[in-house]
Amino acid sequence: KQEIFLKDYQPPHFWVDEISLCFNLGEKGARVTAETKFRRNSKTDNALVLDGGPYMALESITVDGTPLDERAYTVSATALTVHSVPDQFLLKVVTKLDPVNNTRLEGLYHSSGNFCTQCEAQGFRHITYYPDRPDVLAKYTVRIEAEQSKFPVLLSNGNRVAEGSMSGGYHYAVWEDPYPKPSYLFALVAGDFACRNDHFVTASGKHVELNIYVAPDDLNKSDYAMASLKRSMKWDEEVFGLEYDLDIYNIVAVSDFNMGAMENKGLNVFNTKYVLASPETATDADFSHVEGVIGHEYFHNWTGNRVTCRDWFQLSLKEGLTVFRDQEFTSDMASRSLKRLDDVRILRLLQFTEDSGPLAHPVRPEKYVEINNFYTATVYNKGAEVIRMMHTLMGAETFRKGMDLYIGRHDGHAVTCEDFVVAMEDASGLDLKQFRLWYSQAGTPHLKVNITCSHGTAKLTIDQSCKPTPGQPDKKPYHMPLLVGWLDSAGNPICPNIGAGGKWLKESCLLELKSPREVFEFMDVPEGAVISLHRQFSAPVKLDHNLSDKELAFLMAYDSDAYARWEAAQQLASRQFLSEVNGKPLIDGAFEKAFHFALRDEETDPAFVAELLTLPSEIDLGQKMQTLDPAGIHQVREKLIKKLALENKEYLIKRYTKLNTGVYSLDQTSVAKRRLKNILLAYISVCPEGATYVETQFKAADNMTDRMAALQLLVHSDYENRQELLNGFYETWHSNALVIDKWFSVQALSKRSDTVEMVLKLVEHPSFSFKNPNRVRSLVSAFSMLNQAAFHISGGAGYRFLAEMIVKVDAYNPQTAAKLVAPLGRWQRLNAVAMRQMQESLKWILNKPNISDDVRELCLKSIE
Ligand code: BAL
Ligand code: ZN
Repeated sequence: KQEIFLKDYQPPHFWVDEISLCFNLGEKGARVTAETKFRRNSKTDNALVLDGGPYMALESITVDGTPLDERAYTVSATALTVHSVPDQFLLKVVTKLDPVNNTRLEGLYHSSGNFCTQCEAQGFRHITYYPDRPDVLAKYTVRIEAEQSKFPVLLSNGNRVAEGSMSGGYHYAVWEDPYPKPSYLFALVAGDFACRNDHFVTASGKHVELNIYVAPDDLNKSDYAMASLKRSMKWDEEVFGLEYDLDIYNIVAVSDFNMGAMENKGLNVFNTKYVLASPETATDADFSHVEGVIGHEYFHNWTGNRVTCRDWFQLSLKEGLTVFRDQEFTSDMASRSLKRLDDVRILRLLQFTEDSGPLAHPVRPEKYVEINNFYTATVYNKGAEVIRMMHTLMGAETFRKGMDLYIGRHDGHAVTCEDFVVAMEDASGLDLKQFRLWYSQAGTPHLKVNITCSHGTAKLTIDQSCKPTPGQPDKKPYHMPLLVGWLDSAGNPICPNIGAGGKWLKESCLLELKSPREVFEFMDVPEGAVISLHRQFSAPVKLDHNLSDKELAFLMAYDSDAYARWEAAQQLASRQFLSEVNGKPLIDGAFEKAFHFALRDEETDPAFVAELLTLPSEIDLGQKMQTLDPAGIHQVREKLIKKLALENKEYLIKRYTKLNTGVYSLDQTSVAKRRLKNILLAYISVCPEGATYVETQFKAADNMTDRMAALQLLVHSDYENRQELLNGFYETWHSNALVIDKWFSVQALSKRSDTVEMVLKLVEHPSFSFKNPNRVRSLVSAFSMLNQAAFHISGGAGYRFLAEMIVKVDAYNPQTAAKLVAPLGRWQRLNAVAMRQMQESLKWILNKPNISDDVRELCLKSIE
């Protein structure tokens, strides 16, 4: 497959005004009749070239009612070319599909007995021949015909305009979407579902029917999704002035899905994982993810659907912006500080790792082979950080003006990231010329901050740099906001005078960085004051500074900025770890003292205390080492956990016991207490009496958060009845797929030394399936992406396991297989033996016959 370049973008040769589709669905196959009205765009007499896929059969083709002679067109595995067409015409194409055997889960497929579609990015070409590109916007009319008893629910985009019975036990429904849309937003669902029905009245008084369709047994798990949808609709009106535009909003949950969910116009299709939630089956984190993803897909209605992308290089235009919007939504619904910590953690775990390896690419990539490989943490999460920096630079009010301008200018059009930045510049008057480098340069910038204080003047010298990434050896300096603050010696916020180049915004000062070196001066800084850097994680960078352990411990105790306070704790702990990993134990125990203090803090939100007590993950620590030593990190981390636990055992048990009371509730206070309680239990679990506490919680739990927390600790342990309880959990929950996914994950995440053997056995388990993406991710991704010590176990068994899984999954589902490749490309900082083993695994995959383009592209990049 050839590389496609952003610089080669050409407008389409033909526009489509309308398309009318008729789907006749049966388990033996589906027949699709597409009648498309084309209008020539270019002055040239180009032939009509339509995208198509290799898995459908062309049954017939007519232009303006006249069947085409075989010499008038050519069909290949990827295109249909009609050699000569008039300037305007109606093309009628009939294709035959095989949805039941479509394990790729792209285009039209069957999942648990129902039909559904997934068209982003290029699935529509597997349904019919069409200009399958996001800048061709058309009005869709869709008729669906299927057997009434098996498929009572027939859905597509827009409004239902007709329905009725047909002969042979069939029925039909006709849907019309009044808003022109690109083909990636087309959707169809036919099946047997139960429906949770509700409604929402918009700010202007419009009544919107809301439906969530789920498997009949799951109806009792759909309340939270519905409540989240209503909260999303209200929030978008209040914060962005954006109202819903159709009379109906449908969501359907399916259990086989490559992504989390899909924002098809008026008909979102969701992975069950992000719809179904009840206290018995979902953890507090699951509830939060449901709300976030429901919000994300809803917010796409304006940022993605009404204003869409000109081409797939602009993917972050809708994804970065919509992730930013869903982050803000969750921040407003729950805790802004905790949400920021979650987002920073995810960015560092997924995006910083991506940015420092062979798959690094800019937020707006310049080339691709397989667009599905660009649904990445860089496009989504770094893309959201880029939007957030603009928000920080101009402030919420001006950002809102920019959004209004962007939507007002581009509603109904397919546009670019550049159009978004221009709207922001026009609304704010800011010059974002240099800022645009965030879209075109890959790599994580590094800031080195040196603070010196003399006679009440504090001087900050900030050097920025960015390491080379594939194809980009030299980087220009970025324009970014850096928020900083000051605390006096008693821990109170102060605002010392800042000279040129800084601006106080309440308790934080905004510094704009543009040059490789910037110097700022704060005047009249009192004796003993401490600076707090990188507040709110105001730019997606790595930051080093010359603050002492004592200053970090002070920030950890007093900083009013949640991110900076948490980061101080993380840095303090990291210093201790890395010193020990490198064989130099820290004598002064600054982190241990700070831990002792945080554990006894009963004023601070318990959820935030839980964050302060959570040590940096093994992966975080690994990112700080020149040569990665997964076994060393694991050993020292476990040793320190045990030390902290034993030193504080009595207080840990006392606070845990106090928190382990009351009835279950999903309100924020209860969620926060559970979060702290379960962190405390993790420390208690490594003490001699740990087994009793863990087993008691596991058996007594009345909710999945407490049960899973205990189960994870059981799985890590060598407690006597570990296996018995793990088996019991499986027996209890074996019919609930999402809970069994968790059962696979906890084992994949085990800290025990026999994890690889355990994971190899789990692949043989009757409940494991290579065809279900959730199940594959729950075992294989959890193991290879999150369990650093087990994945890198000496001998290379972890690498060989992952390579084998990639090949097996690829035979069914290339998109899901390709998402597994990244960990095999992270050999650069390993020792020579591990490096060679990883590269051999990549070669082994590449030598397999019939490997997909998706997997090939990533393996080739990873091996370079
Ligand atoms: N557009 C693909 C799924 C999502 O990001 O919402
Ligand atoms: Zn999205």
